[in-house]
Amino acid sequence: MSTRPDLDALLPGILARQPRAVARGLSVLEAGGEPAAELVQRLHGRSGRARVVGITGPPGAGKSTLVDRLAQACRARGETVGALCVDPSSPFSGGALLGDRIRMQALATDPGVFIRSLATRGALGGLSRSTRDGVDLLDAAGFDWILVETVGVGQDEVDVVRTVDTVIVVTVPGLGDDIQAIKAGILEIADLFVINKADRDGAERAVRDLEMMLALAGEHPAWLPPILRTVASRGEGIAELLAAVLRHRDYLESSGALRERRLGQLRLRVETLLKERVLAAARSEAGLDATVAAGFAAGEDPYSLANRLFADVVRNERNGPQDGRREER
Ligand SMILES: Nc1nc2c(ncn2[C@@H]2O[C@H](COP(=O)(O)OP(=O)(O)O)[C@@H](O)[C@H]2O)c(=O)[nH]1
Ligand SMILES: [Mg+2]
Repeated sequence: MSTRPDLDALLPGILARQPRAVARGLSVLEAGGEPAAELVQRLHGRSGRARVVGITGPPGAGKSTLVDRLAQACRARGETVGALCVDPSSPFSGGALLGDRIRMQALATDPGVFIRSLATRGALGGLSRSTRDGVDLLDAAGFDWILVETVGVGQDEVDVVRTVDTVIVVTVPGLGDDIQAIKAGILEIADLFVINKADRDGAERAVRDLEMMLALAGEHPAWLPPILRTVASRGEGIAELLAAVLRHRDYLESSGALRERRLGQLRLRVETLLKERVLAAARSEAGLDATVAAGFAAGEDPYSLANRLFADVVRNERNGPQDGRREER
């Protein structure tokens, strides 16, 4: 087991937005367990100020390019930007693209920008937990904007998207059927649509397809998600996109929707932690594997097994040593 990180030493550096401390803090969060929990707890009072924007869409749609351009546009307003990238094709988790390397150089020398890829973890809810915790950290570090890039596939990534304030769903022309395939769950929570690569044929068609889908999905009473066109590689449409993000922010604040959204985010995070914790306790203390194996042999049904394991977990929590909570893995 690695040595316990010295949070007392780390905290001032994070709050001073020192890149090395921020990077180290994010590693603590990725590793999970008690140190991650303690770090989030200690940062908590400092976060809640940043504008948190999610950029989601299929691989190759231009999300990273958009993140770069948005970061530049925010910098031009004199604001700082932290970005978390959950894309498995991102530079640090393998499959580095030439475009990604160029982007790193372009923004690497700017202390007002911090970009980091998060490794995917196998644990249930691990990715959404560490990403959302990472947003807290960047927020507490004082970044004005936090951009979160995800492919938006799988429940864990959808959960990531559910814990940002403004959701940008990116697609490209010519994906026809893929547009249909945008997960219903993502469609519902999109605040803005971007047709990127509008330099290609079929941008008009893509806009129409989206408009039709939105019409089918029913009217959004207070906020109708706009559909914007961008050519991220050339920086076209970025000013309009940032303006739309700011409009959405104004809507969130003036309508009270921001408060409601943040309440929902907190609920989702608590639920994720609870699931992780109950499952971990069932595995380690209630002997999930052995119980399931015995139940399998005896032909027991899943409900009875889950009921018994849950009852065991609850009983252990009541009677057992109160620090019975284990480090994950
Ligand atoms: N033609 C065109 N190419 C683009 C545009 N935006 C991004 N690209 C290119 O598309 C590729 C994938 O972009 P990237 O940002 O890595 O996509 P991601 O996988 O969604 O993050 C890169 O080669 C970009 O240079 C655009 O608007 N038009
Ligand atoms: Mg990317």
